[in-house]
Amino acid sequence: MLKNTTKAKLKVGETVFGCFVRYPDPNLVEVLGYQGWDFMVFDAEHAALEPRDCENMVRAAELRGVTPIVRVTTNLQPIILRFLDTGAQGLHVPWVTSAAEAETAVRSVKYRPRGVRGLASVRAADYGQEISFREYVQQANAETLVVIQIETSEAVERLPEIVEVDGVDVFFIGPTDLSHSFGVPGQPQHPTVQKAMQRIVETVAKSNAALGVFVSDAAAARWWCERSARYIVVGLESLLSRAVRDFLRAARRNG
Ligand code: 3PY
Ligand code: MG
Repeated sequence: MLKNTTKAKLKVGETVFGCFVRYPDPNLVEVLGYQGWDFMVFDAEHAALEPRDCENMVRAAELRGVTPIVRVTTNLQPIILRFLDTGAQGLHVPWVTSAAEAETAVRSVKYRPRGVRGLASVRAADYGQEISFREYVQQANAETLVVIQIETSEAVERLPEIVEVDGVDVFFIGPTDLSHSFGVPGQPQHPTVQKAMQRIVETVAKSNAALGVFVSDAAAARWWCERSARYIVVGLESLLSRAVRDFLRAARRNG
């Protein structure tokens, strides 16, 4: 089993940077892997990624020393199992709104005694070729990163109990769904959403977990780093569109 370098960096207080990838293409992951990302999140929630796609994307990330993480469609044990069995070293669980749901997510990720993840000779377990199940189960429980998304008003309200759940590494703010949930879709700068985010910052700061957030540019990433976020995820599309527009603008000006 590979060491989870992203989790190790978070443990010693470092800040890590990743991007969401929504396209089922291992070559894209491989190319992006040359650019120095700590991790990538393969997005099965908002894209048509199946476990087989993720498995090949995980292979490509491993090749480039990037931590492969998957965002699953929903908080259900059999679904989480299929995505983790690919060898993904971490999991984003969207739409968690209570401590009970956070507990369900952690139990789906962890093997016994902490959880109920099903055990088999899958890719995550080196197909049973390298290490014993006994060692694998311990390593997987220690290495797999658990990211719980906080993106509803209910979750903000119940966050003091949610952060008490043992085994969560990152509480991750989803600004788009959060703004939607507060009745101002697409307006994360709205004072109501900003107030909710400040509550999240303060509550997560009292826990043992890191604060994570979705951003669309470097300025937002810096802003969040100054507000104690240490797990920063950017959307590939926003990076790409800016780079392409800048290129076309500069090239046409000189043409
Ligand atoms: C959101 O903003 O709702 C997210 O889930 C970000 O990934
Ligand atoms: Mg969301």
